[in-house]
Amino acid sequence: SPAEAAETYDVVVVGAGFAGLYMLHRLRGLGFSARVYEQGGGVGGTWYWNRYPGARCDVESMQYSYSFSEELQQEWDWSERYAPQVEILKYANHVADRFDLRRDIQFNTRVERAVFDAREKGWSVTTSGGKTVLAQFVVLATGCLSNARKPDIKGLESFKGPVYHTGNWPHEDVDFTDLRVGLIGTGSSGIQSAPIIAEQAKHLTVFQRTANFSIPARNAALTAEERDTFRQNYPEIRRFAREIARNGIYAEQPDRGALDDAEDIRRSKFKARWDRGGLTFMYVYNNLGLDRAANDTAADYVRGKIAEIVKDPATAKLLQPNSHPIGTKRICIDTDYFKTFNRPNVSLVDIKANPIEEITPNAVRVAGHDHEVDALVMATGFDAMTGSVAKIDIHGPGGQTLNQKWAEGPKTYLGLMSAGFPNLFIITGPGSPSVLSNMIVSIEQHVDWIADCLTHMRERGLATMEAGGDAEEKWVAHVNEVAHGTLYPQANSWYMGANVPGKPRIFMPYIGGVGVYRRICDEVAAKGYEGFVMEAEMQPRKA
Ligand code: NA7
Repeated sequence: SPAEAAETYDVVVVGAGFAGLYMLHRLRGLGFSARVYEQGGGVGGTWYWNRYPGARCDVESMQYSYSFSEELQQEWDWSERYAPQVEILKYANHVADRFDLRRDIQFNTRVERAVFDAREKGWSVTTSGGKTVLAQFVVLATGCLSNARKPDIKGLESFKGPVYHTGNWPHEDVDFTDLRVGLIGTGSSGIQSAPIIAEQAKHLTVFQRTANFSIPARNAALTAEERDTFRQNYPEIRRFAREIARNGIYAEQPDRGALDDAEDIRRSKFKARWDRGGLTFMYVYNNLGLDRAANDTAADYVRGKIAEIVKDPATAKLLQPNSHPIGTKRICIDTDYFKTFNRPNVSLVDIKANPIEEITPNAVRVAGHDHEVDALVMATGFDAMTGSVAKIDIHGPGGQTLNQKWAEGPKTYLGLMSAGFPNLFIITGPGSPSVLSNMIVSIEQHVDWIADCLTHMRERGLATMEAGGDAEEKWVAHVNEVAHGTLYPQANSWYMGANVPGKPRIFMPYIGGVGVYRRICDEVAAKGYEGFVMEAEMQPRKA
């Protein structure tokens, strides 16, 4: 039969970003045969596609890096506190070369379909080239912010100039000199790119639906001394990030709530964090994500800063976020974002009060007024966490597709597997800390857990593994309950699926913290993969 003639692997990995690269490395080390399919022309995943001006990680480079190889972490020199996209991509390429990973990666190839073959107890995987291979296991390393979303705005296709999406930026240089540029979207990507586009363009018009909280990055070159201090302390830094920190980032942990301090002390603490810059602004107190009154103190501080920086009072007012508690939409880290609105060639248009009516061949029409532009930049985000999984047509043994099962929201056990889909793992899937954490810390934890699990199965001659329905129901309820104990569900965020019209509103990531989550996963494994159902080869395979 054709199935018998197909190429066979122990594992097919979908995606060659940071998750897929490390997964391949671990599988090889354990002697599993693996094939990685990657839709891009190179490694790096999100860092391969997000080449927009100003693209940079908001986790510090010394921490947004692999820890699995001591030589790698001692030898790689990060040049800045926050690595720019080019450097992160260079690092991903370095890792691919250093560990000789490319020979098992097939680029420019999408996985289109995966059908569980009950007879083979494995997956029949079809790629965009039309080829089908067999694999006992499939690992989806498809990323959480990888499926760029261009909203359906009336008239967009009639626009005469170029339309770019930050999440799918051209590989050639884009030059905005002498152009009037329209930027739609003020999430992290819009906030990072606006200051740089403004320096180049004749005019930049920013179309803002929701004003966002942003903290200065205070990016700077890293000195050799700073790098050395990190490197000497890596064992403790990495341990802390994995086991203690909620978000997988080594930093001082707050021991008190915002309302436990008098106002002047609170302000001086906020000021110290603002001056230092970065994500740790949100960790000055331990209850900013939990208590609205506490949260308001931090939000007010940032709104005050915006009013100080932005000279035109009407613009400042529009830039001050007031629709959601600070941090409940991913907080942004910027370089000169608010200051950019003091430039004479930058204007801000409120599209909350008056949404975009339509895009004409040369303008964006809002409230009957045509804002003329020569080029458009869509910084409109992603179909986050589930978007890239949903693009693959996955059929379980019962005939149900994963999209059918997830129609009312993703359901997983530990974010790792979904009941009804045996031998299919997801890295940083919905139901795991994922996007609420330093992604590399979460990726390494998932990859190591999966690698141990596959070893366990091989040693015992087990053919299939599947999330149990009860364990999954309980986990989904737990993820939901923990989220609803916080302020996070109050925002229309992509964590909630709220940015995609029609997407079910479910808080997708697990907010219990990476340390807690790791312990749960380890305990499940120690108890013989409690909650999962593993089966031995029941009958000898028929020829
Ligand atoms: P985000 O954070 O999802 O931001 C998208 C922005 O685009 C946000 O301001 C949206 O407004 C806006 N948007 C989306 N759709 C529309 C439509 N139809 N009309 C007007 N404005 C729209 O994506 P990013 O790429 O910036 O960042 C994603 C993550 O990558 C980031 O959190 C970091 O973790 C890295 P809204 O807020 O929905 O009103």
